[in-house]
Amino acid sequence: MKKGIIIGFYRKLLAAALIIPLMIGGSSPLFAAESHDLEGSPQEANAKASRIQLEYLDRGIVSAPTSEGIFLSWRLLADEVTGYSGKGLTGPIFHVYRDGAKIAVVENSTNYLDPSGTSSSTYYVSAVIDGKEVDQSADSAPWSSPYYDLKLQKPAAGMTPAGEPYTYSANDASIGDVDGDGQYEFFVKWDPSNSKDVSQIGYTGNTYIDCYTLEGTLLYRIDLGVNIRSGAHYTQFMVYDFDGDGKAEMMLKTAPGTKILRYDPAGNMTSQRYITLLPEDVKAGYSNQDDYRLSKDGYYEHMVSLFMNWHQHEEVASGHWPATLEESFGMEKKYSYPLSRTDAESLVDDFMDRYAPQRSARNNLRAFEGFIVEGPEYLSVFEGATGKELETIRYKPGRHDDGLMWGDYAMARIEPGNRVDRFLAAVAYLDGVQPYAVFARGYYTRSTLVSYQWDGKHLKEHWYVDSGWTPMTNPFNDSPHGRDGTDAVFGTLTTQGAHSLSAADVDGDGKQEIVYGSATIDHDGTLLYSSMDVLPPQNADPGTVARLGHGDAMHVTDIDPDRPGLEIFMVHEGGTYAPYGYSLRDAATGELLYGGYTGKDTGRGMIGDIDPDQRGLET
Ligand SMILES: [Ca+2]
Ligand SMILES: [Ca+2]
Ligand SMILES: [Ca+2]
Ligand SMILES: [Ca+2]
Repeated sequence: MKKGIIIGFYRKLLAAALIIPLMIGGSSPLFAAESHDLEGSPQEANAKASRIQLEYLDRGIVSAPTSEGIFLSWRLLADEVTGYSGKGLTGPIFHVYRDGAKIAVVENSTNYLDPSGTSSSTYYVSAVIDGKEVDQSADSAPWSSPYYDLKLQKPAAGMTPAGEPYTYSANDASIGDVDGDGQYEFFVKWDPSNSKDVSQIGYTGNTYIDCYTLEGTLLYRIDLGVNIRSGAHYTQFMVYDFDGDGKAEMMLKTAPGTKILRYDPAGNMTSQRYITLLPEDVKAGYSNQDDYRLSKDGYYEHMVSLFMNWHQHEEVASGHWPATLEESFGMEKKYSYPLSRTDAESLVDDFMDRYAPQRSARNNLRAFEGFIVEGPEYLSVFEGATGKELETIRYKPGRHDDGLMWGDYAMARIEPGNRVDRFLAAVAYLDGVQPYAVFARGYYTRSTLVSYQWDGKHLKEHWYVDSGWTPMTNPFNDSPHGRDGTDAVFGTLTTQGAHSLSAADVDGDGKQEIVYGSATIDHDGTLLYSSMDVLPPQNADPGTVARLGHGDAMHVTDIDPDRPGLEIFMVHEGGTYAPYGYSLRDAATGELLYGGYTGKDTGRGMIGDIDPDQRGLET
C-alpha cells in the first residue's frame, strides 16, 4: 500500500478509538481504566473504548542501530487490543519486513531486534489479524545513531533591564500531532539562563515555545513576552487534540506582549503577531507594548500605594486584619489613617529596612525586582500546526494581588509573588470520553483548579474548584500553611497540592480524577478526599490531626498489583508538621497503606520495579 492509502485506513480507525496514549499526567490512567474494563466483558470494554476520543497516530515505526543489530519499535493501536495476559496487552501479531522480505513474526510485542540488519536496511511491519495482513507501516530506515537528534534553533541571547546577559537552553517538551498525519510534532520550551524560582529575586529573559516537525523544521515560535516570568512554576503548556479533529492544540497562560513568530523553510522570520487583548483591557489602556516587570523603585512605589490604601483593604475593613500597619509590625501607633504619602513612605522604609530583615536576615525587599504582580493574565489556545491564536480568555483565577492575600508576606521569609504564582496543568478525560484541560493556581495556601472543554472555537468552563483564601489575623505575621480555606467544601485542599498533578481514574468508572497531591478531585469537580492523619508521638504536637500535605514528588499507578486499583506514592515536605515524610495510599480512598514519619522535609521519592523477585513496584 502507498502511504496515502495507509493514512486513509487509519483515518477510518479514528472514528473507532485509536491509540492508547503513551502517558497522561505521569501515569497511564486510560491503560488502567481499560484494565478495569477488561475485568468485565471484552464487548463492554470495546464499547467503552470506542467512545473515547483518542489521538489518531500511525504505526510509529522507528529503527536504531545497536551493537547487536538493528532494533525496531512500533505502536500497538488501541482498537487492536484484544485483552491482556501476564505479560501485558494482547493484540495482533506483526510481520516484520527487511528490504521487502519477511524476516520475522512477532507475537505479544511491539519491538524486534534484527541481528542481520545493517545501516542500509529498510523496514516495515504489518499487523496480522486472522492470518491476514491488514495494514502496512511506513518504511523506516535506521537512524545514524542509537538516538534521533532533532536539531533545534536556539533563540538569541539577551540582556535584562538590569544589564545582566543571558542565554537559552532547551527545557520542558511536549508532543502532539498538529497536522493530522499520524506523526508527532515536538514542542520545546526555551528557558533563559536567568530563569528564576518564584521565591528568587531578579529579572528573567523571555520564555519561548517552539514547534518542530520530526525533520527539524521550526513551524513557529511563541514568545511569551516580558510579562510572563521565566521559571519552572510559571509556564505549563498543554499540547493535545482537545476537540478531536485529529490535530493537536496548545494551551497555556499568556499576557499582553505574547506573540507568535513564523518562519520560512530557511528559518528566517516571516511574521510576528501579538495575541488579542480582551476588549475591556484595551479600553482600560493595556497594550501589547506594556512591561509590567517591577523595578526596585517600582516595587517601592507599589508598597507605598498598598500602605496608603491600607484603611480600605477588604480584610482591614472587615476587621480580620489589624487596622493599622504599626499594629501589623508590632509597633506603637504613630500615624493617622488614611496614611499620607510621607507617612506611608516612612512605614515602607521601616518595613523594608527594619521589620523584614528582623523576620529573616534573607529578606532583602530593597532588591526586589523582576516580578510581575500587575497587568492582565490570560489563557490562550493556539492552533498546533500554525501557532495561530484561536482564543484568549482571562486566566482564572487572577492573582488578585502581589501575594499578600496568598500569605506571601506572612511567614518569616517574605516572598512577594511566590505562592500566588504557582501553576500546574494537566489533560484529563474527566467524562471518560473527551480530553479536558485543567489549569491550577496556588497550592500552599489558596488552592484552585479550573477545567475547560475546547470545541474548536471556544473554551467552555466545565468546573471550578477553589479552597478560598486562608484566613490570617495579620498578613505580615502568621502561619497560613495547613490552615483551611474559607470555602466550606474545598477548604481542606490548601497545602495538599504538590509540584505536579496527575490525571488518573482512581475509582474505575472510566472517568479520570485529578490527583492533587494529598487530595483528589473527583472527575465531576467534587472533592473525593483530602488525606489527613494523626501526628505521631515524636512530633511537637502529638495527637493533632494534620494534612499529609505538600510534597515535591508524586507517583500514581498500579504500584501494588495485589490490591485492586491504583496507589499513590508521595513524599512530604511538612517535616514535624506532617504525619509522614513519605506515604503510599489507596488512590480511590486516600487511605494510608504505609508511611513513615521523618520529621524533616523529605524532598525526593521514586517508584520502580527494582526487584523483579518481588511482585509490583518498589517505592
Ligand atoms: Ca504530524
Ligand atoms: Ca484539535
Ligand atoms: Ca473515576
Ligand atoms: Ca493496585
